[in-house]
Amino acid sequence: MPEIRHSVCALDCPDACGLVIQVENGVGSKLRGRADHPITRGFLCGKVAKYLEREYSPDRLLYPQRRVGAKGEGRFERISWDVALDTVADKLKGIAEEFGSESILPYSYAGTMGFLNGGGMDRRFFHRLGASRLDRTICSAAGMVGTNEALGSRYGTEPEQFVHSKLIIAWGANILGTNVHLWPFIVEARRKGAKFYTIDPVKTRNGRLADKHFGVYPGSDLALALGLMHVIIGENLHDADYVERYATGFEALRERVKKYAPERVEALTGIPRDDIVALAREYATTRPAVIRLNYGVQRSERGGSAVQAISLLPVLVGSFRNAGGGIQLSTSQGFQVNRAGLEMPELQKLSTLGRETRLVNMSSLAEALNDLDGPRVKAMVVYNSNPAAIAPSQNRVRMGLRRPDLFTVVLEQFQTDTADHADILLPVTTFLEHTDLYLAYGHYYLQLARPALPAPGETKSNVEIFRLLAGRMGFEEPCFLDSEDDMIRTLLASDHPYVKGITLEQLDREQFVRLHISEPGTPFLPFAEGGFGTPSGKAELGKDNLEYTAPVESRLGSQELRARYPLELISSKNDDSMNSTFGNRADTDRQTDRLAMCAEDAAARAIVNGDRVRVFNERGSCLLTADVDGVVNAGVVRAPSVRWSKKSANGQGINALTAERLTDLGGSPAFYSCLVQVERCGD
Ligand SMILES: Nc1nc2c(c(=O)[nH]1)N[C@H]1C(S)=C(S)[C@@H](COP(=O)(O)OP(=O)(O)OC[C@H]3O[C@@H](n4cnc5c(=O)[nH]c(N)nc54)[C@H](O)[C@@H]3O)O[C@H]1N2
Ligand SMILES: Nc1nc2c(c(=O)[nH]1)N[C@H]1C(S)=C(S)[C@@H](COP(=O)(O)OP(=O)(O)OC[C@H]3O[C@@H](n4cnc5c(=O)[nH]c(N)nc54)[C@H](O)[C@@H]3O)O[C@H]1N2
Ligand code: SF4
Ligand SMILES: [Mo]
Repeated sequence: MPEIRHSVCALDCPDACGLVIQVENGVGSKLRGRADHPITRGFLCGKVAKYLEREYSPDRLLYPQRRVGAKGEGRFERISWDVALDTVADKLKGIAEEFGSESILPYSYAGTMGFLNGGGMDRRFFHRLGASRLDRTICSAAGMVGTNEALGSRYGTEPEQFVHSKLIIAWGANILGTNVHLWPFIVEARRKGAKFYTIDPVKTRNGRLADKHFGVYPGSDLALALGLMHVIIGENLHDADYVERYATGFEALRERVKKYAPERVEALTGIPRDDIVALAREYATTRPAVIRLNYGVQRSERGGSAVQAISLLPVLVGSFRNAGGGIQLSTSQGFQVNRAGLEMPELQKLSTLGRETRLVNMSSLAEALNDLDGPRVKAMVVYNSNPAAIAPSQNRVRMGLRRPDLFTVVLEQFQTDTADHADILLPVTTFLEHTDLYLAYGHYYLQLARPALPAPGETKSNVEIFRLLAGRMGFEEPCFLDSEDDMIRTLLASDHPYVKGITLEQLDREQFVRLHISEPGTPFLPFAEGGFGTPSGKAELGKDNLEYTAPVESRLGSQELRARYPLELISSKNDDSMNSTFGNRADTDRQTDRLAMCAEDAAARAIVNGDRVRVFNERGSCLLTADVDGVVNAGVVRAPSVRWSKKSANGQGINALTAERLTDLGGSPAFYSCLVQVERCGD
């Protein structure tokens, strides 16, 4: 008889689905979405519906290995765990002694969103060691800082509330591709008469299904937001009562937006002035109206301030008052667990340095590996991430990874581009094989998963590997012996009302538990009566950084650069991938081997649909297949990302083109401010 077990999808996705897995004789035979999970609602995205293919792939890494070829070549030999762990511990000890412990750099992101395997025992380990700390900015830092500047808190509108909306704006949000479990709520709202608009330089499937699509110039959203405010304030359509009670800086904003008349904003954004006026009026007068802002907007040079301005729109029109209003960028701040107890930053005091260690920005990995001194990075431990594919300025990242004097450890499930650069490669479990606790960034359910399947070969979880390494290093503090359950209990030991009272026993019984954000059955309206997290407790309308200048790498930016590289490249998410996680799949690889361009730009280069093209700038070049399909306007090209670099003909992935320049706020990569040229490949 097949047995039914429960799990949680750990991928870096807002939806954090509850899973049901059918297991026969220890082997998973079917994976489905939980029907009783209020957001998952019984279905999965395409990429995870076939996750068992990954689970049982013959390409899974099953044993510890040591590199025998050149760095990047990918030749390894099997070794035992004892040899692997001793080698890593000896090398780290030696490097710390000779160059200082800060010459060791952990590098991780969200390969798993589990608290324990994402940032638990590893954090304790590196704190105790006195390693450099990693500033984890690669994805969302610009948007987080932008939201904080505006509102001081980041409690996004619950997905369940979208059914009450009358106007839903997907702003830089590819909902059907990257957040598909929000879609049924939007469908229901539309059935009840709501309008659905998209603001995106790319006409994704959402754009094609929208009532209106606004094909904005890349990186110009701040100008658009200020233009909408110009109309809203100019026509007195703002909620004066809400603004008066719960915001500061209105007069400064009123002055500022005078400069953003629709004619000027049309020139800056490419959106016709009449559309700007109509959108502003409709947004201000339709109640409730909600904005689904996703992270696409903030991956540009002015992306942080753009998010800041967009977050102020619901303040201006008072839409935080009602269920189905407001804005959702992320819900993750609701998960007010005891992270400090999990990560134990105080362990840094026990390291040989005895102080807080330096912070290295993960988005500047190219610089960290090649240029950083005091001390130079001599060892890197990579887990939950594939920087050789996903970090900007890939050719410089790769140059760093190939330094003969750099000792690199990689914890991986598959032989990624980064794994190819490891000195020691350690095989890890998948989320179906280990215990973890999960937050979400697109809903408010805290979830627990126990192992549903046995760990294959000699794979171990990140938690176990760092626990073992701590032992090898001689770290004797009892926290290094904590079990997974100990760590979960620590996380739940929070006095915050959203979490207080939720227990491990309850999670074991129920698997998903709604945070205590509001009375059961009532909507969570954190800002209905102000209550913002800024020092003043009010939303900040008057900040001076809300002034638009075009990104250097954009059509209105450096004309000198644009003369050589006239096209704006957007390397946004592929619908059927998870960043580079499924880069080993042949179908995913085909999908990410594409470059969308418009007929006019293609014709000017004698390119027809299906031609092989070379996309290039001074940082690198990438070979792709042209899709002349009308999803982008003139001047924009789009590559669904992120492909494994080693799968492309010249070994360079899309991030060979992206810049090291950081966003205006938060220090994230400006992935989508990227000028390129495209040419047809010779026959
Ligand atoms: N299928 C799939 N799902 C995923 C992922 C994946 O790789 N594939 N990745 C996961 C991760 S890590 C994240 S962070 C989330 C991100 O989810 P999203 O933020 O939705 O993903 P992006 O593709 O970065 O950007 C969303 C949209 O923003 C648009 N965009 C780009 N530049 C601009 C701009 O300047 N202005 C405006 N208005 N729009 C712009 C893009 O064209 C894209 O359609 O998705 C998660 N889910
Ligand atoms: N050009 C361009 N570049 C981008 C983006 C883009 O849109 N365009 N998106 C950016 C964004 S938003 C993000 S978040 C980053 C994502 O960058 P990464 O966080 O590096 O994400 P992935 O490429 O999904 O790689 C995660 C890796 O973790 C591994 N993994 C999964 N579970 C575990 C585990 O339990 N333990 C260990 N040790 N490993 C595990 C997977 O096998 C996978 O290889 O990429 C960024 N890079
Ligand atoms: S990737 Fe997202 S949509 Fe797909 S199963 Fe995981 S959480 Fe759900
Ligand atoms: Mo991300």
